[in-house]
Amino acid sequence: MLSRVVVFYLLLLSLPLYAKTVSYDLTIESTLVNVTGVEIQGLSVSGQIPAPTLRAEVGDTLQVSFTNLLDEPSSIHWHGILLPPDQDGVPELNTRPILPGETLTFEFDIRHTGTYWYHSHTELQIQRGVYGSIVLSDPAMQSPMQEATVLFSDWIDDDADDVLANLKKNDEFYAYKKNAVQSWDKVLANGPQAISNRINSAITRMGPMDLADVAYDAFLVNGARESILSVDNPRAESMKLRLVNGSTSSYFDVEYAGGPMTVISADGQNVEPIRVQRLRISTAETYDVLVPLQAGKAFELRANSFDGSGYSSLFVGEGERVRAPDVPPPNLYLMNHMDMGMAHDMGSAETMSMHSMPVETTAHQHDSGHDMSMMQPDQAVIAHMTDYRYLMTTEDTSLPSDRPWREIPLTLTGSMERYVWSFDGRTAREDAQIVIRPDENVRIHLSNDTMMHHPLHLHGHFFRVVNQHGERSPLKHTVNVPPMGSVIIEFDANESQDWLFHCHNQYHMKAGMNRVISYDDSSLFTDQIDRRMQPANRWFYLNEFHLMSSFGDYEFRVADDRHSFEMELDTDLEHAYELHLLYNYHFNQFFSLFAGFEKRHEHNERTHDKAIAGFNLTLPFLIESEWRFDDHGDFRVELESEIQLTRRWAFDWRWNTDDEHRYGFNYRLNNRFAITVHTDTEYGEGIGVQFYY
Ligand SMILES: [Cu+2]
Repeated sequence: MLSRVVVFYLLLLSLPLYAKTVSYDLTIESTLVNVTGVEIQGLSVSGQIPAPTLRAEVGDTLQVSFTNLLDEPSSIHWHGILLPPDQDGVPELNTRPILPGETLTFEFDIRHTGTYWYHSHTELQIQRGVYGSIVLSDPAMQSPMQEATVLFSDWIDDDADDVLANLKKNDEFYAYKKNAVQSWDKVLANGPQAISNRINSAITRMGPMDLADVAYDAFLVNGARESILSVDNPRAESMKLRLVNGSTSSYFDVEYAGGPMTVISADGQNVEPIRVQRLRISTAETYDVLVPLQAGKAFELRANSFDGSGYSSLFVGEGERVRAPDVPPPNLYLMNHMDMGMAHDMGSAETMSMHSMPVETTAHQHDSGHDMSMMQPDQAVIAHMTDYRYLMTTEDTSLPSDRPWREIPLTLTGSMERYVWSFDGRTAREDAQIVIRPDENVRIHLSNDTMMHHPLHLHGHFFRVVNQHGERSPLKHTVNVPPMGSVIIEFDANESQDWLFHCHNQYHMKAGMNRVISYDDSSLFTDQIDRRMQPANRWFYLNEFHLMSSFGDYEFRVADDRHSFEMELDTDLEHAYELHLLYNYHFNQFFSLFAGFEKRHEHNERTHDKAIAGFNLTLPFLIESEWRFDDHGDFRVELESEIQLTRRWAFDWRWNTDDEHRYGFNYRLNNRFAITVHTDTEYGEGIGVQFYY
């Protein structure tokens, strides 16, 4: 007992030798940025995109002041760092927002090492540039090896709020822009496998898949499409790169021209070294890798957006440029959503073909220990690492066995269709909280019921991603859950108050894929905080016009996560018209109930007013059906669908049990305008334009 007290005091005495306060004074400000040839108002930290890299050592107190020079509120979150809940930076939930003109100072002790990042947690400010790297190191484990932070991000000239509004208006808005609209001509050209994939998805009412929601104008590394990293020591044989995916919604497949990379850390936590030719980094993850160097050569580190829409390049070293290989864009026609989930459970074709597992190493890796011998030249190389099965920690990460377990099943839900993303079919607005207790082991069973990848992030904790390595399953703060796949994570409930758990695709987060994890004994979360946390842009609208030589059709819709109000006016441009006013309640992307009013004025001057009600149901082959009753006792079923023939040509049809129909062709000029030829039972043939905004 005595000796323990003595050791404790010795520790206390020794702390001031190392512990110091590291201070930074930064501003959040508006900065002109020119990425694509157009000057855009970006957001920067102290004039820089990415923000300055912050460094501190274990035992230090990190003190960072942010002055908000914007005319809107902002915030800073410390992604992946363990800290007190009131320093986590989620506005309203943990920390007060930084109002225009105000200064807010964060102060917390550094408890662990690793590569992390910081970013705004307000609206979609990440997309505009508020992100930077953080390096936490251990003074006792200094390495002579040169290192650098490499921050990947994505850029679009469109205002980020408009990006979300466009995604809400039309699920193919950005697919068209980046030429990823799936059409039947290409299905047929890709042969039997593509045809069977397309038919199988259509039967299960899944639309054509895509990997990314947004068509970016550029991908950046350290703030530019192409950057150079100089090497201090021309004779150095290797270098450590701290890779951060600070994008808004992009996944990168990273490849190095100088040979395989050796992964030594994931999300700031040490792992047994593994050699990887191509490394997938999900949004908001970090990896530390060692890369070989060669005098006189500048090797390219290329980060390909995994949807094949572009890349950024970092050249490491000076001299003859050696390019990383071009990666063909993924063929979405030969990929199906069932395979993607299976790939996660059983091994994707690329990694399966490796057959060999990483060799067990006894050399435990420390910040001081890595050198060329760590790079294990005879170790098997993983051709393409797309999931976490190879990650193995250097230490036992299992949770205390003598404590209660809390099992939480959580399904990832939503679709591109209405662009609503949620957990268990409910957005954060509808179901805000998951309650846990201190000192229990929390296990979350994540299963993805959607066609997209979701990078889920838990604030203020590391969780285990349970894999084949059992007690040496890796610790992470962000985990990708692939389409139709599942992942189990578990963590020690050893914090207090409230922490956000959300999809780090910022558009998915804004669209509802968000929860607060609260410790029941210390939570400060209230309904009032819940309301203040809700995004300001709750309602999204659509105006759509068909202006034809023989008729006109105007539709207006305003919708939130669950409800929509619609008005549709059809007219022969003389005196016949039909007006619908409808309210819809959406249970999910396939089923909604509606009620409303119809007014019909026909050529024979007769007018009908009807109250109408019914439901909409998506049928196999993505046929939309409307089952409608009216107060005259009439019943009607209407079916409609659109068939994408080529990138630009589509055929659409509509038919109902009153034997009215409309069908025709659309030729898309851009993502908002089409030329259209249609015939309609009521109004006859016509040619014209179709557009929305
Ligand atoms: Cu997501």
